[in-house]
Amino acid sequence: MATSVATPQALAQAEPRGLVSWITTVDHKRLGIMYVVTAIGFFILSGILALVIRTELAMPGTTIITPELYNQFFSMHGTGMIFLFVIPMLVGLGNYLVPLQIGARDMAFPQLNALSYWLYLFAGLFLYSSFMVPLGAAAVGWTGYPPLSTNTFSQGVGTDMWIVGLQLLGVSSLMGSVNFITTVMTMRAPGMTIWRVPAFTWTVVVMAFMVLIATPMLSGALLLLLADRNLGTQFFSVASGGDPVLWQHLFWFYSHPAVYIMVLPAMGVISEVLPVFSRKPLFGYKAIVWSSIAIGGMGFATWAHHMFTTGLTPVTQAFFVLSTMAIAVPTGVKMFNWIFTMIGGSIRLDTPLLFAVGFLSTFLVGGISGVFQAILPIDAQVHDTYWVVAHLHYVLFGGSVFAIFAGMYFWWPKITGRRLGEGLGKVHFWIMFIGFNLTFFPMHILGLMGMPRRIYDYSPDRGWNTLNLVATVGAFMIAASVLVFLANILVSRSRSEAGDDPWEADTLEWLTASPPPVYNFAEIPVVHSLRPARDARLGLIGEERHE
Ligand code: HAS
Ligand code: CU
Repeated sequence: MATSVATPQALAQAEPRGLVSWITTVDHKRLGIMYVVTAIGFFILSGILALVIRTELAMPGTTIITPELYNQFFSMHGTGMIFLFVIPMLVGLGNYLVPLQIGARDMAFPQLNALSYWLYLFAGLFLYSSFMVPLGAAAVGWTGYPPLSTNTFSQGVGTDMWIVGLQLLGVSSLMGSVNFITTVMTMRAPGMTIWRVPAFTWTVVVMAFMVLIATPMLSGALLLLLADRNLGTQFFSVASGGDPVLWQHLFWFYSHPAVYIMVLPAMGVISEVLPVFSRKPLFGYKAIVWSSIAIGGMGFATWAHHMFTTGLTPVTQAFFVLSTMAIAVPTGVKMFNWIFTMIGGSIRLDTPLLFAVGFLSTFLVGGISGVFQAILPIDAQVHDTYWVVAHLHYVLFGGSVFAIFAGMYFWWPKITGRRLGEGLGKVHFWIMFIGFNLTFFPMHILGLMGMPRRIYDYSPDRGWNTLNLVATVGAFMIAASVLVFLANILVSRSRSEAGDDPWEADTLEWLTASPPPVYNFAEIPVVHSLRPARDARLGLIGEERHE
C-alpha cells in the first residue's frame, strides 16, 4: 500500500491560520513572535508611565498626579521594563532564533514553551491590573525593600499582587530556561560542535543557567515577604528579631545576576550583528564565549555592591568591591573583541549596525559609571541618587534596549519576510540616541548635585531645574522615536520581499526561507564551520572554510 509523503510545499500550505491557531500554537517561531509583540506592548505601557514621571519632574511644583500615584508609577515602570519587557523580549528573540540557529525543528519541549509564554502574559496583565484594586498598584519600588513593603504604607493588596505576579514570572522563566538548555544540548544539527554554536545562542544558554540558579532565591524571598505581610511571620521585622537586610541579600542575589541576564543575550545580538555588517568573522569567538561564561559565573559574586551603605563588615565590603571591579575584565574582553571585529572590515552602515554602535558607546559609559560606584566612598555619595538612575539606564537602555533594536532590524526580514525601512530606521536611531543621552546624561550631574532618586517634587532653588527639563525633553524624544519604529513596521508591510538572506549573513537561520516554514528546514543542514550560511552562499568546502 502506498503512503503519501507530504512535500515541504504542501506542509507549508497546511500551516494553520487564524486566531485559534495562534492561541493553540506550540511552534517556537509563533511563540517567539508572541513574546516579542507582548513585550513591545508592555514596553509602551511602561514607557507611558515614564513619560508621566518625567512630566512630573520637568519643573519644580508640578502636580499632574498625586504623590501616591507617582510612587506606583515608578514602581510599575521599573517592574514592567525589567520583568515584562527586557527579559521576555530577549527570551522571545531566543525562542524564535535558537532552534533556527542550531538547525533544529523546534524547542525540546514545545508545550512547555507555550505554557511559559501564557504564564508570562497572564502575570503581566495581573501585575498591571493591580492599578485597579483599592489603594492601587505596588508603590514600593521595583526592589520592594522592607520595612517599606511590610509596613502600613504598603497595606494595599497591590503589593501582594506584585509579589504573586513576580512569582508567576519566575516559574515562566524557569521553564523557559530548562527548555533552552535542553534544546541546545540535545538538538544541534549534525556537525554543530559546541565551538560552532552561534554567539547569540551561547549567550541564551548562559542566561538560562543564570536564571536556573538565581530565580529560586527570588521566589524564596518573595514567599517570605508574602508571609510577613499576610501570615504574621516576622522574617524582615527588626522589632521581632528579623532582619530587613536579609531581604536585600536575597533580592540582590537574584537581581544582580538578573542585570547580566538582561545584558548577555543583548551582547549576543551585538556579536551577531557586528561581523555581518563589517564583512568579517567575529574577532575572538572563543574569547567572546568564555567571557560570557565568566560574566555568568562572576555575576553571582557581586550582589552586595547594592548594599555598600547597609553596614557590611569591612572584609565583606572589600570582597564585593574587588569582585565588582573584576567583572569589568570579561566585559572589557568583549568590548575589545567587538572593536577588533570592526577594525579593517568593510563597514556597512545599515540600521542594525547603527544600533549596535549605539550599544557599544552607551554601554561603555554605563559600565564605567558602574566601576565608579564600586568604589566605596563614591558609592556612599551617589547611592540612592540620580547618578544610579543614570548608570542603570545607560547599561539597560543604552545596553539591552539598543541591542534589542539592533536585533529587531537585523532579524525582521527573517521573521516577516520584509525589511524595515532604512530611512525610517536611521531617523528612529538618531532621535532615540540623542533623546536617550539628553534624558540620562544630565542625571549623572543631578545625582552628583545630590538629587535623590524616587522623589515626587523638588525645591526650585536647588539648581536642578534646567537639567530636569532637559531630561524630560529627551524622554519625549525617545517616545517619538518609538513611534517612528512603529510607523516603520506599518510601512514595511508594503515593501518588496527581502529574500532568504538579505544581509549575506553567517548563521543557519539565513539558510531557510523568510519567514521560515513550520518545520524550519526541509532538510536538516550539516554544519562544517562557524559560518554555515556563508559556506553555502560561497560554495566553500574543506580548507577554505573559516573554522
Ligand atoms: Fe550596575 C546599580 C556596578 C553593570 C544594572 N546596576 C545598578 C542598578 C541597575 C544596574 C538596574 O557597584 C540599580 C538597581 C537599583 O534599582 O538600585 N554595574 C556595576 C558594575 C558593572 C555594572 C561594576 N549594571 C550593570 C549592567 C546592568 C546594570 C550590565 C544591566 C544591564 N551597578 C553597580 C553598582 C550599583 C549598580 C555598584 C549600585 C549603586 C548603588 O549605590 O545603588 C560592570 O558589569 C560594568 C562593566 C563594563 C565596563 C565597560 C566595558 C569595559 C572595558 C574594560 C576596561 C575598563 C575598566 C574600568 C578596566 C567597565 C572597556 C576602568 C575604570 C574607570 C573608573 C575608568
Ligand atoms: Cu549589581
